[in-house]
Amino acid sequence: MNFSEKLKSFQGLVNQRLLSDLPESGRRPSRLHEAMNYSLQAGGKRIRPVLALAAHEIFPGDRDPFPVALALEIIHTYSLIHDDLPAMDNSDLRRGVPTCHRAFDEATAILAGDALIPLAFEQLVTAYPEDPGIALDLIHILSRAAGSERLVGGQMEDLLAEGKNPNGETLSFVHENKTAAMIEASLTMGFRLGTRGDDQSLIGLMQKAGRALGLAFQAVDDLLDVTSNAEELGKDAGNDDRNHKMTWVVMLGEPRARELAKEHTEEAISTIRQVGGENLFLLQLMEAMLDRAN
Ligand code: GRG
Repeated sequence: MNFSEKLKSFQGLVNQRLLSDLPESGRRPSRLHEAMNYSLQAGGKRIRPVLALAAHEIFPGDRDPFPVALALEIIHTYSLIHDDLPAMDNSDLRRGVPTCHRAFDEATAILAGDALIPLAFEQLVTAYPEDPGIALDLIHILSRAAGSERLVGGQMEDLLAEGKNPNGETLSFVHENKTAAMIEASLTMGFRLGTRGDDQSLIGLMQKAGRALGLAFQAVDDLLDVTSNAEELGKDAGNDDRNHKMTWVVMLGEPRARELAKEHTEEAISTIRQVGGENLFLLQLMEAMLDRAN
């Protein structure tokens, strides 16, 4: 399989498991489960689960990596549903379809996001009954990444920075936490499941690569927001300008933001090379993320 066939295969497997392993829309209360499944199955690139699968295959073991992949995508999807709400980015379009609160209503979207959080942790609690130590480690990594000092904290400072003068220190905090925390968790959790997953120096390298990759991902996201359109992105373009967001593009201009994306990607790649193992797909994925069109 070449790179793009393998990427499609991983994305397809994640989509299948999202359908087969999670509560069906018909479960009571059906409106809530419909809203959860609406956002989960609307599409999306499945970058975080695929990163976890790629990190797992560096030194693969016998453990099923899909519960980790699903847990990451579920937390990510909740964060998108809440980010799109009128009180936050107030977006109409996500993953090429109306946002959850537009397709349902605001209260249902809030509850759908809320219910996705425990659902993510449930995947991890039930997946590795023979190895509770692994489940505990994974829950710890994900709860830290999604918590008040990382994903939610980054979102808080992002909102507080709206309309303020550009400030590199704030911007770094926002990107390291709002975006890079979940990408770092994807690499670390996938790697943790494999045979070298308890090697702390290798885990440290996975964290370092995840941080750099997350910063690159955000720089590309900011560039696409000004250079692309809603049809291509599947979400509103020009959102950052409309919400007076502080971004690297606003602060440093497009050419420097592009250079930053490249520099961070190079750091991520050289760090993964130090880890060794079966890292070819992950390295190719990191390059493809720099050139993505949505
Ligand atoms: C509400 C706690 C809370 C957090 C929201 C996800 C998020 C944090 C904000 C969305 C806006 C944004 C620019 C976030 C940075 C991360 C990012 C680029 C998310 C979009 O991820 P993709 O491109 O989306 O992987 P798909 O739809 O492909 O999964």
